[in-house]
Amino acid sequence: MDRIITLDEFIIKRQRDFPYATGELTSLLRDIGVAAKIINREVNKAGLVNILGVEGSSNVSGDDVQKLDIYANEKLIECLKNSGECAAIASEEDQDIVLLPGIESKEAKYLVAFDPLDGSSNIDVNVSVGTIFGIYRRQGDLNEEVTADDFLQKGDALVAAGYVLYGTSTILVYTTGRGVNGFTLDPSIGEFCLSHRDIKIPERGNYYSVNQGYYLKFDVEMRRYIDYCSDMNYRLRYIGSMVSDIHRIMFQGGIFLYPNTRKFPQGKLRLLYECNPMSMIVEQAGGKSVNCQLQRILDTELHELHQRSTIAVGSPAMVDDMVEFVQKYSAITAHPGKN
Ligand code: AHM
Ligand code: MG
Repeated sequence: MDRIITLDEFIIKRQRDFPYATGELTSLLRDIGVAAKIINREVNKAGLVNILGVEGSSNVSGDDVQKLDIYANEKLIECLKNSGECAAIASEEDQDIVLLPGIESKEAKYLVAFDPLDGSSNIDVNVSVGTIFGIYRRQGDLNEEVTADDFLQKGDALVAAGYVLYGTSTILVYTTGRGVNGFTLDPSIGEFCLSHRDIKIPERGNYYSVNQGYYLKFDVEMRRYIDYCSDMNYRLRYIGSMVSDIHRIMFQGGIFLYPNTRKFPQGKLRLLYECNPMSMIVEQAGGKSVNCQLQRILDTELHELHQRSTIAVGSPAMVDDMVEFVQKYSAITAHPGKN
C-alpha cells in the first residue's frame, strides 16, 4: 500500500518547489480545504432536510435553516479570513466583491473568486454538486482598497484553480500551474488524501456533454457539431453540474459544451469563477478550452464581475474537431453559394 499523503502535506511539499514562496498561497489553499470539508458535511446532510427543517424555517433545534449555496458561500468566506492572505472575494452569490479584514501588519496579496455550490439545483434530488475556485494575485498598490476592477484579470493570470466534487465520494482537484492533482476525502480520518496524481486528460473520449434539450436554440454550426457527435456514437452525459460533467471528462475524455442560446446569447456560465478556473485545470491536464467565438477562454478580456461566456472544453482533439466544424459551417452560412 502506498503511503498516505494528505492535502496539507502535499501543499507544503509543493511550496518547497518554489524557492521564493513565502507560504501565503499554501495557507490559502489550506483554508479552502477546510471550507470544503465543512461544506461536504452539510451537503451530505441535505437528504435529511425534512427532518432537520427546510430553508427559511427553523429546524428541530430551533436554528434557522439556510439554503445550502448561501451556507457554502458563508463558510468559504469565513475560512478565507483564517490566514489573512485573501484581500477580497468575488462569488456567484454576491453581487459585489466582499472585502476581508486584514490581519495585523500583513498585506494580503491574493483575491479569490468562487462559485460556492455549482449545480445547486441538483441538491434536492441527491445528485452531485461542486465548488469551483480561482486564486488571482492582486495587481497595483497593496495599500489601496481592493475594487471590483482588481478582479477583472484574464484567466491566464490565475495563480491557482480548483474544484471540489461532492459526489459518490468527495474529491478536491487543484492546480498551481504545475500539473493537476486530486485528493479524495477519507471521512473516517477527515482528511483529503492524494488519490489522483498528475491527472492527464485523454486525447479523445467517447463522451459529449451538453444540454441537448436546447438543440433548436443553438446556432446552426453548433447543431451540426452535435449531430456529428451523435453520428460518431459518442455517449451523451449531462448531469447539469459543470463540475461533475467536466470531472468525468478529465478521466474518461470527452467534450463539455455550453453554447449561446436565445435565452443566454453570451452563454450562461460565468467567466471569472466558473469558466476560467475550470479551463485552467483542463489545460493543465493537457486539454483545451475555447468559447463559441473560438477564442481561448483564458485569453478572454473580463469587463465585469459576473460576465457570462460560452464554453467548449475537454479532450484536446475533440475541441479541435469542434473548432473545425464551427469554422466550416460558419463559412457555409456566410457564403451559402460557395460550398
Ligand atoms: P449554477 O451555478 O446556478 O448552479 O448554474 C451553473 C450550472 C452548471 O453547473 C451547469 O452546467 C449548468 O448550470 C446547467 O444549466 P442548464 O440547466 O441550463 O443546462
Ligand atoms: Mg455555477
